[in-house]
Amino acid sequence: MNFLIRQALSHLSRRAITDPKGSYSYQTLLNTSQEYAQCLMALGLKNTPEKGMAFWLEPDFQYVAVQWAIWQTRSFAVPIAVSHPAAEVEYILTDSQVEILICSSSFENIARPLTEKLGIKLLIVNQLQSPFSQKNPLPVLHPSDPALLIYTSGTTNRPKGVLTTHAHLESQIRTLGEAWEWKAEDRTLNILPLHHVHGIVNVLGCALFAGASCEMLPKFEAKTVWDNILEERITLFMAVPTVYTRLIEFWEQQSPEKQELMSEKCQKLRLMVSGSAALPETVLRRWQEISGHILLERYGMTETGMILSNPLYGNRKVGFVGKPLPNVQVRLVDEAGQIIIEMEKAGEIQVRSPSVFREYWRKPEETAKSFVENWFLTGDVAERDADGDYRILGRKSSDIIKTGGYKVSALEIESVLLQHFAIAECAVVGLADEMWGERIAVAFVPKQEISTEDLRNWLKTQLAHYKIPTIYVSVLELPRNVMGKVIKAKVKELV
Ligand code: MLC
Ligand code: AMP
Repeated sequence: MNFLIRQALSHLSRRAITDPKGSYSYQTLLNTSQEYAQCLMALGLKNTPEKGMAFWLEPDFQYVAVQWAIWQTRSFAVPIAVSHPAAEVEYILTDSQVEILICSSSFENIARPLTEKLGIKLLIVNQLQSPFSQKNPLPVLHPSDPALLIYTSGTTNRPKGVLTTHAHLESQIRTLGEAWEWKAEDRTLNILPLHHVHGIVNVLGCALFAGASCEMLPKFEAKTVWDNILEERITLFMAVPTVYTRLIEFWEQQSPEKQELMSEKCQKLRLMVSGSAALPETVLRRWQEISGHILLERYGMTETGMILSNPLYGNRKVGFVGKPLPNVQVRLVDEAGQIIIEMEKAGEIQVRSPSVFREYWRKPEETAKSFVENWFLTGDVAERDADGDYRILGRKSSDIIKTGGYKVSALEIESVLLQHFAIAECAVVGLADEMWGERIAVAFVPKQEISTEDLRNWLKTQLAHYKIPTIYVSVLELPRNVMGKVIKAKVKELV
């Protein structure tokens, strides 16, 4: 049995999820997911744990019920972002080799022709309740069965599927449960997209494992988050730095009386966490002035779950992401492959823990290259101070951009741009930005005249919205070194 489902059995009457349509207990979640699993099984699935099912649903109760249903058929779940255009969905459906896509009726128009083209079975979630009289015994799950396939960008051109097992997920969630003392009385709010670990594991997974309740918003809106805080509906909150910047902006637009009330209510939360991207000191300080909270900054990755965290109690150092979480081993390794024992010397973060993923889906070479023995190479560079606290210094590759908490590959955007008839050459870079952390910019050599607007609109049909460059500079040639390689530092100056 999946570990979340096992835990849910001890919290049956508690509220698990609230969404815009209503509130749902753990009992309702279990019943609905079992019913969906029965429907899926009745379709004659061969239960092999090495097959996935994709699901494309709004972030609400149905999302969770379908995720749990997929697990109960012993398949792994492949979440698709609400915001993805057809081209991104097609890539994921093809790469993951799923045979079934479950979607809500709002995505049917795009999903129908796509699944027909790919020969994939399409199921609309509200039709999963159809009356199948025969009930099959649900298959027995093993902790080593794959649970989730999450697509994330890297140093390769297209995103890679990160495959984690139920045991990995349980370990990731237990680690956070212990470090941040999740309890059944907690109430949280999910405003994050549910195709990445921050939302799936840290918010939803942790809440459900603890028997706590999670309110799910269709999308992030500063006002709704503040309303939740004002109405004392939540005890803890997790988000990316850009979200805190937006919450600050909203607070600043209110009257002094309202601001005072908002601040007073915010202080009542027991924990506020920031992660997925570097938290600027200005944001941390301003949030402290507004809310009284020193944001707990933590660091993690899709492949590993959370790695480093500031303490729940005690000193949270500005600019640091704290120490290794329970059951996580971390070491810093220099360019020569030597383990760094000195303080304040920079090296790559390498991680070993029961939370670390199994493989990049169907990419044995990429998987092998990411490990030295059983240490996972994060590609992030950090240093450690005398207390053993880590400070993230950046990434080894300048081709990885973090925008609003999303990891984006410059190489992927370049390869898509090169498919456009008007682009001869291009180079994509990330520029430091107060709101987004980094903004995506492109310098390109045109083959023929093209407006930025046309280019942007075309890109939006190809790539997720957060991968679309916001700065476009047309140049006669790209700066290259003697070997002909584009010098990205010079491109940054150009744009
Ligand atoms: C939205 N836009 C972005 C963007 N998000 N552009 C760049 N980067 C982003 N992240 C674009 C929109 O397409 C739109 O463009 C314009 O910005 C304004 O959109 P918006 O509606 O105001 O933005 P919003 O929907 O509110 O999104 C902002 C956000 C979102 C911060 C809520 O980006 C978000 O949810 N980020 C979190 C991502 C996340 O969960 N990462 C975790 C990965 S796991 P236009 O052209 O239409 O005007 C991980 C591991 C770990 O990293 O450690 O956690
Ligand atoms: P993802 O592949 O989307 O899971 O993104 C993981 C990456 O996000 C890490 O490799 C880091 O580069 C970055 N990241 C996560 N948390 C932090 C943080 N607190 N500070 C800086 N970078 C972070």
